[in-house]
Amino acid sequence: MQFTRRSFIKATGAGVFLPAIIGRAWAAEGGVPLPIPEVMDLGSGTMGELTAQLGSSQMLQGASTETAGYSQAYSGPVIRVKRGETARAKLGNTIAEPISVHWHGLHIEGHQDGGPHSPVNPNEVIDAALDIDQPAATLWYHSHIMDRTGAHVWYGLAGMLLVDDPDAADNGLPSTYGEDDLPLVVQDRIFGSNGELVYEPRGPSQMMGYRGNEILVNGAIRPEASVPAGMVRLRILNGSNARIYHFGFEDGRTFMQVGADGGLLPSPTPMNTLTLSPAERAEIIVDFSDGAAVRMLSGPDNNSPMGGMGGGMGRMGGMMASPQSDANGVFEVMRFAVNSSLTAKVSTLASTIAGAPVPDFGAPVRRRSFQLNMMGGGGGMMRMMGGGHGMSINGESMEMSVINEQVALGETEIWEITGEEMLHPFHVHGTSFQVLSNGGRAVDPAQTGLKDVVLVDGKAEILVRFDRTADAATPYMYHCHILEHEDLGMMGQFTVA
Ligand SMILES: [Cu+2]
Repeated sequence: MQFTRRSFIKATGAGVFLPAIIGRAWAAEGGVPLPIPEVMDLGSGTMGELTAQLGSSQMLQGASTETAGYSQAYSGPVIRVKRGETARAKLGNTIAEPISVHWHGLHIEGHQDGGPHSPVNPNEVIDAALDIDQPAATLWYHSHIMDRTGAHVWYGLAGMLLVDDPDAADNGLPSTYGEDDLPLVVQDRIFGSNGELVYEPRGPSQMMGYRGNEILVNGAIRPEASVPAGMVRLRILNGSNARIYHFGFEDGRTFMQVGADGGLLPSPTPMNTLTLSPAERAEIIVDFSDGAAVRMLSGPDNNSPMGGMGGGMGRMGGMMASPQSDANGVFEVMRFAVNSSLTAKVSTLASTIAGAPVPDFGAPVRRRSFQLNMMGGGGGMMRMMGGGHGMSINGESMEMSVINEQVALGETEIWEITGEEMLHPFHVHGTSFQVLSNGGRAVDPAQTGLKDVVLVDGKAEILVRFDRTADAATPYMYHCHILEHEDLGMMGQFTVA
């Protein structure tokens, strides 16, 4: 397949280049205070209410932006649930199309999971009951409707979900919400000439995954957090459709990773760059005791198919919308300012983390293979260009009526996932897993922790077991979390019984 640059632009229209350029016209200024989402605590039998709605958000100066959210204009509350309880919420929808609430990372049964088979139709209200039994963790929730997940999340149907474990040992980590324990939902977006969100994936921007040129944290463009002069816990969710971040601080400071997708790590891991692909989470501890203001930055996302497309530009990556950056592609995510009137509650970090989960997967009894295909069977690329489901797993594009795999309850397996062309963040519903190897290298589970997304670098092996059931009416999903890939069919369904 050969493209000239001319035919490429013609074929993709405004979907790739123009919105990025128009977005620049806003020259959106960062530095507004970091929004701290309200907490919806579903502990102790509290009935929550989560209604998908359209709204108007002030993201840009001088323009309002039509957005979507759960019980708010954009995004949703931070939901807290407790281990050992059943969390309950009424799920509503005032939007003119079906949405869902998928509880990403919760170990709950298929009928509770909120996937494509569990829509909330317009003007419908359904009761959600979630049986919570897993380690404390930073999770999230988002709409997960067949063909529409990318658009729904882009416009705002996503929020953070925290599992608390009242029986876990005191971990000593900062835990005062909104003060030294901050949720950070990081998303990239494109704004059009009237301030509207632009989501037009097609052609290469669909194949590579749709990226934006403005960085939002909790719905605000490059905001500033006010933090105490001590240890601060950042719960970071990459809520972007496709962008991979390489987070760090402008002074190169070391920080400690203390949590991954599925819970806390056994001991803090020092680092100065944290890579998070779409849907991955990490909890990090940053020491602000020196009182210095500092910016959080990210390195460039070069995840794109290699090869001759785009002529002189070499890689297709040059075609992606990207934030204003320095010569190395490094761009600002947000800023931190130390406020001496805030009390620093935690000033030291233990060398081991009490209460961290101790996984026990047992010995695997079988191996299962998943081949992520950028092309489906039978002229996939052409089908994709025509708007069909051009991507697939094991040669099969996602079909709502097809159960692709049947998994036995409580049996440990090794899943071998092979990707092509790009790195693919592979997500599995209903459980957490351990990564055994990735890119041909063994992985230390003590450093990566419990996961529900693995960024597949060529080939990855994961150790996985399901302790909840999913029937054929409401099966679990496995899929690429580049949402355009998911919507193009890089997804499959499985039962657990
Ligand atoms: Cu993918």
